[in-house]
Amino acid sequence: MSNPAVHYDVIDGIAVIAIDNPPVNALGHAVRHGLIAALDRAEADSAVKAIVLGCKGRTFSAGADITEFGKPPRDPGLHEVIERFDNSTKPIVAALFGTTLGGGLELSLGCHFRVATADAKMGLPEVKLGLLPGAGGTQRLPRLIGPEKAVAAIVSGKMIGAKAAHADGLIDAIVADPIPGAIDFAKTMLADGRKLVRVRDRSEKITAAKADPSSFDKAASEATKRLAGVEAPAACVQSVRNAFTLPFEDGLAAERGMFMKLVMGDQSRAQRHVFFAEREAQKIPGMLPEVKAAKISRAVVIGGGTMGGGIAMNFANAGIPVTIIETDEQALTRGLDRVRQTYDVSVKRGALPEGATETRMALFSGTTDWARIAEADIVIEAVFEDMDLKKRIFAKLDAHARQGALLATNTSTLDVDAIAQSTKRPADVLGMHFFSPANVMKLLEIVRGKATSHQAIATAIGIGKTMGKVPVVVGNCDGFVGNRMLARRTTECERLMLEGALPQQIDAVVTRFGFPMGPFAMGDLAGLDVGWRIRKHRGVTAPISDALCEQGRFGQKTGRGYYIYENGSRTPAPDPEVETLIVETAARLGIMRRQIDDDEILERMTYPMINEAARILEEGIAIRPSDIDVVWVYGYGWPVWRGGPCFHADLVGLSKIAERLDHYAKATGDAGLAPSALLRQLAGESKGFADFGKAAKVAAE
Ligand code: 3H9
Repeated sequence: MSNPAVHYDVIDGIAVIAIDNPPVNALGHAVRHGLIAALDRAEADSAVKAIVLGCKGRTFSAGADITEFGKPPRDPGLHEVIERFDNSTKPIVAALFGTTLGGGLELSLGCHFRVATADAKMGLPEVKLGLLPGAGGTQRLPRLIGPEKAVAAIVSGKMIGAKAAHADGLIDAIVADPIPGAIDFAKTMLADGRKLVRVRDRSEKITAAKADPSSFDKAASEATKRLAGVEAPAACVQSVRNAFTLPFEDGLAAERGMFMKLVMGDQSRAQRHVFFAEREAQKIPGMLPEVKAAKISRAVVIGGGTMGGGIAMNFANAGIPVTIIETDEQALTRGLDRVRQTYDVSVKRGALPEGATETRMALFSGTTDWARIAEADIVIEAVFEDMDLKKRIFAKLDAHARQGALLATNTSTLDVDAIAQSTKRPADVLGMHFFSPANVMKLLEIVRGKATSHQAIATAIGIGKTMGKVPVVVGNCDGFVGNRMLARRTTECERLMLEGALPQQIDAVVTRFGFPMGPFAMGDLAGLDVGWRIRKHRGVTAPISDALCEQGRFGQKTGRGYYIYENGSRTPAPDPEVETLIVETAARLGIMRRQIDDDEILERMTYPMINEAARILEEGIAIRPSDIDVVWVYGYGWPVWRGGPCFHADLVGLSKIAERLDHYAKATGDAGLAPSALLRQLAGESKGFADFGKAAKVAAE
């Protein structure tokens, strides 16, 4: 038998089966085939008394091979492999390490014992791919850790550390070295005459839930709150419930049925698309494999305001010492105090352990001395949006920074090339556009200028990943990718109000679509004065929004904006005064307001942005359509189960979108709404953004 994906060995009467399928030992067809063959061999060898299942490389299996989903199934299926392991008469010990996820954990649950290294983590994250664990996880995990804990773990998809897993009964022992530890465990077990235990036969933890499901119901409703519109979590709950209401085989069959339905559905397709899109976004065409991210041992952030402080926290959170440079001591103290308070709140909420404020703050220093820039491997400028100021700062960075240090600006609007030109090293300059709050939001737009080197981009991607961000490389233009598309939506918001809709109606349509917040509630939260200032600077007007700002209605912080917030409430309440203002403004401008239906609102909240996405691709500002999807999912709350604007557009069909855009361009007289050349071309050829992405990939290779 030769199967390079699964190795077989016998050590002291213990068969060692080891999966070898880098990088994450996904359970693809060759692995499944190899596992059955290896098991056959171990069972047929009378000298083998027990079996150890392990993995080569950096981790135990991270689950089913996601690239196989949506393709015709190939036997043996994972459930069949697991059933074979479960039914083995020779005890099998799984040796876990790294991240044991999804089908990988399910395979280990089909073994009779599990040992893990102390730093191992395990979980069933299928829900993040719009799925439920489909290889017995929803039936076996509750039998080991109880249905209440199982439903929380499966609906959240969160990983469990080895220590907690041991305490909960998910693993049987913690070992120093996975395979040798598992062999020792097997030997001891044989010596003690211990019988193998099948997880399917364990009933202690499910009998209580069967008698009284109230604590399960509570755990399930806690786990699923705020998950409206998403299919997978409800299926997870149903399936875990089956674990204590149905016989094992029936529960397994029901789980399989739900898995098949979800895996064929649009939501899971969308979530799988985002999973791969996020990883694809880090691949830069033309970048040579030898270009590696430079090591960042020390960072400097210029500006200790809300944004600068948040950015600096990302470094400290990753264990990297960071210095904030401010113009005066007072601003410095204010900035550092704000950071400290943010950590304190996280500790109070239990998001960070006790004492975390002090350990993180120990990584911070503050100074007004610009010479300290010389210490840094990376400098991020985060002062307010003023080109002259930024140019002056970059000239100073050029004077003080060591050669090769990465110089980044956090601008969200200004020309990165112009900023880079104020240095003698534009190859080392790029934009790192963080989203507010910078210590929380996952998206990081990396803006490459004309002269930015591959080395600088690789380092920015590397440090972004170290910070736990999702980096996307974009080109230099007004608003880059995210804000440039958002501007289209903002224009439609103003128009829709004038034409007949109200903020609450528009917000309701957008949240029903799946965004966590509508554009008006979002505007009130961020502060309406920000956009007002930008409009004034650019000489553009938005009659209703401008009028609100003129009345000092800046949003939540002033208790009034598009909505009213009474007595410090953070819940937006419709305000009759705003409605009056809208109606009067429309009348003054001679606009006849009309009833606007929700379908039209949704089209206008999404199609103009999709059109802008096509322009962004035409201009090469985004490398591929899926990068735009990543920007919107991680930076703007586009529902992940709708895959991002380009993925969604393909589902709707580009010809329909082009036709509606033509209609709106005519109806509003805004030629900017007419389909872009690329959108028209793809629609005319009955193609989608995915086809454009594939062609771009082939061209890059
Ligand atoms: C499942 O198991 C279903 C079952 O319940 C039922 C079945 C019947 N398959 O993330 P990285 C690739 S569903 C295929 O950059 P890291 C990934 O695309 C599965 N490929 O590394 C990337 O490729 P490339 C449940 C996979 O160290 C490369 O591996 N499991 C898979 O930052 C490296 O990945 C999950 O949802 C896969 N399962 O993180 C776990 N996983 O280099 C998904 C990874 O070409 N995986 N790849 O871009 C993860 O969460 C992370 O990859 C992991 C490693 C934490 C494991």
